[in-house]
Amino acid sequence: MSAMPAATTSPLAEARRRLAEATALIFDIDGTLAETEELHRAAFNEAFVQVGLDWHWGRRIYRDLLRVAGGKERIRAFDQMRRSGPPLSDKAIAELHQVKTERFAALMAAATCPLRPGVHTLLDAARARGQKLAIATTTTRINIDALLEKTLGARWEGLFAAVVAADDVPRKKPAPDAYFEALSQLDLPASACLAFEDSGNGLLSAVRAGIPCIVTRSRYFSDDDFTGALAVVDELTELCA
Ligand code: XBP
Ligand code: MG
Repeated sequence: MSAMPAATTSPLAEARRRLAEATALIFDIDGTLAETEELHRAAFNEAFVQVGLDWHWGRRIYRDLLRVAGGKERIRAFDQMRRSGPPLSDKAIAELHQVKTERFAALMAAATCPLRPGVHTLLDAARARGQKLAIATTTTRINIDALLEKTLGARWEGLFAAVVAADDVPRKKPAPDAYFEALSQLDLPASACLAFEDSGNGLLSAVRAGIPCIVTRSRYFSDDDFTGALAVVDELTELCA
């Protein structure tokens, strides 16, 4: 008698099963909940003009710079690549980044930057199932307010059981710090949670914290290495079907 072939589950089916069973869903912000990076890039460029630097980040260089998580770290990385002039001090970088953060809030207030397809449905379905929601991001806290106040309303924070932003942890992604902090605030083990990311750095951060992770491809990171992801989708609508 010939053996029956083992039943295989597709990554998408497995992702949907985990999505239905997770106790908490933890979301990255930039690229995952919304395509924000063009606004970040514009904010950096406006800040450079405002402080009198003759820097400009086009899309190609920004793609490379995005491998460095965090705006201050990205400014420092670019500064170190330059061949001329003394390096910017930590204070100068902090001041420049403060200007960038103000410009980002102003740009976000004026822009149309919706949540990505499927995000509203996913959040609503999770709440209907009684699942907890959380955020683990390496963006600045004010940037989360700027996006979520516009898209989820002034009381967005009440929807989330934990919100971890850049300056809440010592190390940014791909270190697992943001996810460890989210787990601690949720008081849940990694295995009870499911993470959503758009970048290789974000995926590494979640996986290093032991959290299974679904990747949604975004504009700047679509070619990253997503080995280790539970599933990779183009839009989160694929999970809602
Ligand atoms: C987000 C980032 C952020 C933003 C800029 O990464 O790297 O640095 O690009 O934000 P992730 P700040 O989506 O993996 O969390 O300038 O506020 O740092
Ligand atoms: Mg991201």
